[in-house]
Amino acid sequence: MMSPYTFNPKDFTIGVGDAVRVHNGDTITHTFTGPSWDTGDMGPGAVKTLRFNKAGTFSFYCAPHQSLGMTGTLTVR
Ligand SMILES: [Cu+2]
Repeated sequence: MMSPYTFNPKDFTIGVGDAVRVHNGDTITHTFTGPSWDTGDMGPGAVKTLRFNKAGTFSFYCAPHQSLGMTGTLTVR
């Protein structure tokens, strides 16, 4: 979930092979971008699903708003 300049939750854990459903609930465009993935621009109301098959801890961010602190951490285990 994206809300004004923040991911909610911004730090979360999933299992290997799980999918993450990303929903932009904000009124402006965001991205969900990590070291090995990038949703690209997601407009208001957009939904994308990404599956994670590799264990690790990955920092992610929103490309336009990284400098505003729109970041988080995904743990896959
Ligand atoms: Cu953003």
